[in-house]
Amino acid sequence: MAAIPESELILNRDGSIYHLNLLPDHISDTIITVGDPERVPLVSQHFDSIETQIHKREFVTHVGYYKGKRLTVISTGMGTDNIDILLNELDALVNIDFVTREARPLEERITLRIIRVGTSGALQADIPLGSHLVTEHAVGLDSLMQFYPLVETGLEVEVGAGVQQALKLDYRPYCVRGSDLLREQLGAGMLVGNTLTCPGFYGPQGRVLRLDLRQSDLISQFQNFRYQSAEGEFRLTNFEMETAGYYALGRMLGHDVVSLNAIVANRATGEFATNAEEAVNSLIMKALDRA
Ligand code: R1P
Ligand code: URA
Repeated sequence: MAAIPESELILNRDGSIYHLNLLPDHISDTIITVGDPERVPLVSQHFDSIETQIHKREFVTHVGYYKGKRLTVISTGMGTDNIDILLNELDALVNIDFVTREARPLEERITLRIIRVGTSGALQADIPLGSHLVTEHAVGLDSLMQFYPLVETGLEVEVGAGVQQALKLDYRPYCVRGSDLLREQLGAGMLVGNTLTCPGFYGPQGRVLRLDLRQSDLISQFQNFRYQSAEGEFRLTNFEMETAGYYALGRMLGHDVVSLNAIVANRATGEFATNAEEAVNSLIMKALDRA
């Protein structure tokens, strides 16, 4: 196996990886990720003890123990471009030898459990504000998968093609089903949904402040999209800005990933949750207790 050049696997002077600023020792098997750097202490405040705190840019990391289990919590900032950095660097930390710069052989590869605890907007009126939703399929409107050879199932390709047709896009969005095992473990009792990942919060999510949209009926196109499969009717339940990137990179790198969403806005009713903080805090507790 060839050594990966210094310009590709970039290490800081202390041997840590370029953006996350972490050493292989900082990584536990289970990682909780959040978008907002200020959400990291909201998670680690429940730890029995915190052994390490590191930050660089929007990537804030606390490593510690929760009820005796070692956990790493990391913030990612917003958008799938950051998830490209997060997943590639987390994988490098466990599956590339930083001394030889070689990827570990297949039989030594480590599978991480990665749990996203994020906020999201509901697309359908029957998804209550403050509820918790676990993502089954993620559909990516972002461009990240234009650059990777993601393999999708027949159903995933058809859903992506259906969304492309409904939104009159000149590219096919990608669609990925997440880890069934992790969804069942982490998402027990939650609503199960299909999450649309958008490359922005305003126009790409149909929000109009001072700029008009190219497609004025974007939100109703999202809401009314349906795909009939052998498993039943597929609809888009919610949207945010990272989940599809997580699910696609997780599949390609061989890590188990689940996205847990606190629903803080409902675009069918036009409301924003008055209990958004409580919804996030209770989602953090579920993630910690089930991690
Ligand atoms: C937008 O407000 C942000 O909130 C959602 C979106 O995906 C986007 O990152 O997630 P987080 O609350 O985890 O950041
Ligand atoms: N995060 C999003 O990306 N969209 C919302 O509507 C709420 C949270």
